[in-house]
Amino acid sequence: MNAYHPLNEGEAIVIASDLDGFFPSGASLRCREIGDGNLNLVFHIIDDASGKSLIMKQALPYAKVVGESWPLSLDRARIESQKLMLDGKLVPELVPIVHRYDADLALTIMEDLSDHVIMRQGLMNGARYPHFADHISTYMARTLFFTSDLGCNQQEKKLAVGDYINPDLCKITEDLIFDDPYTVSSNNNIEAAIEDAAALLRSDGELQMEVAILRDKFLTKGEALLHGDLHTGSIFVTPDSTKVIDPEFAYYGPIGFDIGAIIANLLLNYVGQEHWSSEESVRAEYRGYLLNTVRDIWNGFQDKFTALWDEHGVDRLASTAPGYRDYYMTTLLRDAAGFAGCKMVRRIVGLAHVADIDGISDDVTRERCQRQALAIGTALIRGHRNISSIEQLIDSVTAPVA
Ligand code: SR1
Ligand code: MG
Repeated sequence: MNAYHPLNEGEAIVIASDLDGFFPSGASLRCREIGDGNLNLVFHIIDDASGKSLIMKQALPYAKVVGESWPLSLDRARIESQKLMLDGKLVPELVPIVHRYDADLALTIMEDLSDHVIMRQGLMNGARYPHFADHISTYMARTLFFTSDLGCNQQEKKLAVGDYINPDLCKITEDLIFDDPYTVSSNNNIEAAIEDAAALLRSDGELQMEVAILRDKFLTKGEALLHGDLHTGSIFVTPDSTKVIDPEFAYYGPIGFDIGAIIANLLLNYVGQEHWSSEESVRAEYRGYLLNTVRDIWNGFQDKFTALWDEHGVDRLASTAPGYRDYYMTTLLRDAAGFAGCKMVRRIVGLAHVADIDGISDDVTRERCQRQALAIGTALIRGHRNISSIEQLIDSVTAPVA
């Protein structure tokens, strides 16, 4: 048994060499710690001779982005590996293969996806992913349907909820997304240029009422097993392939939260295109591509989720009560719109920002983009309970001006 301690690169090589039959025996491995996220160590291990490689992700007992003053449970590594393995059954082509989980070291050894790029970076480079909407809508439809009360044994689901109790990571979301942006908090990270817009978030009671409704759903609506942090930094892509990683925030929550996360991050990139596409015509076209992707994701999700409901639905009344399905899907869309809004706002004024916006070097352009992201985010939050179609959601993106 290996007592928990943060590994160094040499120790990571020793563990990788012991992985039964993965690397040729006696292979001369090299390792680099490449973690650039907020929470974990990530080791990339390569055998140049065979060309084989893998990734080892180790949870740290605190939030790396803040430091040891913010302790975090190592149990999130168990939750992440468990969710990845479940996804491996439901959507095997859309997640990395898990080779091993070591509970003592809070370590997951998995497939190396270095032939893919992180989607956020790909979008900042202006790349297009023609299969992405199909892939991610399949990912969400299957993982969310089969873990919901519509698609699994309802008594087994109650027990499964216990396997994904994730208080520390849920608390991060509850604070960073559903509280800090609307109050004075030392967690917030607000550029001086937009302090006036941030102050409005803190004084707008009607907006806060809508956020409180969404916060309550996040706290109490255990609809399905979520990824919990499905932004474009948690997705590896090529033009043909999509792989969803990093489900350490997984817990049983509202389905719209995962859908809203991906929509929000596409919209943050949409806003940032003022910088990332230098020519007006290229920008307009790329923004059109991003909005079409949002539309295709929702439509694909709705088609696939309802097809699964037809074929595998377990809840008699939910399947037969007239109008219930339309009510359910409209509620999901509304939740997704509201959560998308909250997620846009938090990436502008909260602790953790995104490169789509923060990577804009020109101060004036960055400020304009931050204001536009806040305008779209707050419009989605305010309007979410009245949205009845994906076209309406898209209209509230194109309508507000900063
Ligand atoms: C303290 S962790 C900050 C953020 O990083 C993760 O990716 C989540 O989005 C979290 O809110
Ligand atoms: Mg992550």
